[in-house]
Amino acid sequence: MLKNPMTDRERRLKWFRDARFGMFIHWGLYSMLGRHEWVMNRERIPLKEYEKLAGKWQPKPNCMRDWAKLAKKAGMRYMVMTTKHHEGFCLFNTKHTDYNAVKRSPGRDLVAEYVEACRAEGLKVGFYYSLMDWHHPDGVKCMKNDASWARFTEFTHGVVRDLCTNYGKVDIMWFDGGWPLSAEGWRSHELINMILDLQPDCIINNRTGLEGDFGTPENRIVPEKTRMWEACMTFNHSWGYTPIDTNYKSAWEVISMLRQCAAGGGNLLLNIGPMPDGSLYHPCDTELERVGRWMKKYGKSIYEATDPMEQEWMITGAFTRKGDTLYYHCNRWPGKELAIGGLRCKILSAKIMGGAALKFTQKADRLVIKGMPEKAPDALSTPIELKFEGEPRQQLGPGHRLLSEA
Ligand code: FHN
Repeated sequence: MLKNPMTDRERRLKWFRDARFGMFIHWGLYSMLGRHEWVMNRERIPLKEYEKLAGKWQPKPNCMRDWAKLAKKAGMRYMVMTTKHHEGFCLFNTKHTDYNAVKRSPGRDLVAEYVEACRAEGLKVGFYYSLMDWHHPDGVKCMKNDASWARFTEFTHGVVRDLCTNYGKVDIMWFDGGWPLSAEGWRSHELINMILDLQPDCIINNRTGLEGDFGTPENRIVPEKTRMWEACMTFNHSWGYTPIDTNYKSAWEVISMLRQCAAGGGNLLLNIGPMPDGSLYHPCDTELERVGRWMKKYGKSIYEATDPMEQEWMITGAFTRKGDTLYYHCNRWPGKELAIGGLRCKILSAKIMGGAALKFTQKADRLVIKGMPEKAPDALSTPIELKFEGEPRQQLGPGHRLLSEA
């Protein structure tokens, strides 16, 4: 009898909704080549040549502790790490394949080390698992051959069972790479039932071909109105370590993305692709430290302010909302005065978060906040806390006045 995961989805999602911010880690044999995690596929590297990497990967000890410490410092509350990416190399021990980090290099269970590092920092534990597998002999034949399909789905379910059995509490199963089978082909209902039998509090994303517990927009922030969602984003433009890809996001951009996710009621999963030896690198570490300092001061306006709100684009910033309170995240500081048009509610008070009350005038739908510092208190973004009478909303439209007011 297939369980209906819907029955206790909100119970399982509670911590995730409150978490808001997580660290994604893409790390594998591909990290040694430094040209994206798809390098084996994009450069058509022969399997026998690629497999040699599994004989020489030597990550330094305790590198995951550095990741977890940085994640905690940045205000992240969970991590998701690749346990097996499309290359097929398992970062953990499993009886279903010797192509793994214990039987080959580095002769260590990297997933066990990762789990220990997460827990040492009080972070929730997420496992990324790619269904698609470029190494398994049945990884493609399963499309056309029943015996191959049976072997490959048994392999898949067996390896996921190992992940959900051997590492204590697993908080997220983050599936990916659904090619070349459908949900039916992967036997995804059975897979999810097995996971929930072994890990009754676990949440599962939407990439098994089934709806899952949450949506996963990738490298774009697209709020979903009817269910939980998490936007996963690269720091540059690759998921795996790719030093030739040097266009990294800044702390300013990360905070802007966090504000967008909070305003839409979702999460941000920001990726780092560590170096082959597990080292982190600039500017990921320094930018995340800057984000963390900001989150320490203003995190309430991100973690807690996720009430939906009708709002319009402004060049000086954007809102998050918690009940009758708006946080205007001013990330382009206009100077001593800030004008906001279109607010359809009576303002009661204004202040820079953590600061003194600010004077203001409100005539019709034009609010002007006065007496602000000439320079931004925080150049990354300065949230201005505005309290209103009733439920605040913003409506501007393209005309200078709404038709109803013309
Ligand atoms: O092909 C993968 C890619 O390498 C990366 O893992 C991303 C992360 O969400 N998922 C797939 C592309 O959608």
